[in-house]
Amino acid sequence: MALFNVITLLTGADDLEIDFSDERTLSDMLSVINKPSLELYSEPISISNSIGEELVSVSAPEPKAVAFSAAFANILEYVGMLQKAAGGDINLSPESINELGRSAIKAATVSDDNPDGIRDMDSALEKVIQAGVEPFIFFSEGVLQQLNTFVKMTAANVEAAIVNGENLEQLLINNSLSLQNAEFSNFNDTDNDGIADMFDAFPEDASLVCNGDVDGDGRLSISDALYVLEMSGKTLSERDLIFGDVAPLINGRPSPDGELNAADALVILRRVQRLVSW
Ligand SMILES: [Ca+2]
Ligand SMILES: [Ca+2]
Ligand SMILES: [Ca+2]
Repeated sequence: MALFNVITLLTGADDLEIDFSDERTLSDMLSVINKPSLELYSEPISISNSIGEELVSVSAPEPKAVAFSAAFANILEYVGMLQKAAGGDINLSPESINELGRSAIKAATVSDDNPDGIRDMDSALEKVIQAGVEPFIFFSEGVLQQLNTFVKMTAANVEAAIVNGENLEQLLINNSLSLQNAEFSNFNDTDNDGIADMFDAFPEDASLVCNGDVDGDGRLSISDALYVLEMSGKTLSERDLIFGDVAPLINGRPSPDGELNAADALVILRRVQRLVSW
């Protein structure tokens, strides 16, 4: 397990060594990264290891850390919106939140392969956004750029507000509202089948979606392909076909044949691996 040179994230100092293979340390870090930015700003923070040693104790984290946390909150909120637009729940599962938290910690801390950590706020945030939208492989580049711009602006505004002693609470509330109202946060669903056009291979036909997300969690993953394999030869639900019948591909697009079999599983796998897209 890697040893990271930390902890620019909270203190600005990078000469502390923290072992992320220590479960207590990791869980303390995850709870910090998930703290609402305002609490992070106003409450003391402590990070320990499994044998009870306190590694970091901060009463007021540096402004960059709070700014990063506010930007991370934006990313979590947006990934929830994406998941909902793709047919899943707006609330992320604890596993998804932890996974993103880990990516955020990794992006924000200094290590051999990440020499700048949070000192390079923009690229740290880009890494977290990349990790967040990864399961939504049909995510459009244009929207990704707008999200990047929005989240970087959040970080810059929050950092400036702290440095200038402005009202952080109001800023954070307004920020969340403008994310929800931003043009790139509107997901059209032309055929009104609950799956936004961006995630719908047949955006004008409510009887077909063909995005491969058979388990309906709004994310495309290997478990969708495994589900299709398990179902082959069994009694299918209408939903299985609407979402899972992606093969054969004709001219690179799903051309559903009314059957769910290994060919569909393979196409889903290839899409997960980004070998095909439509
Ligand atoms: Ca739709
Ligand atoms: Ca899925
Ligand atoms: Ca098929």
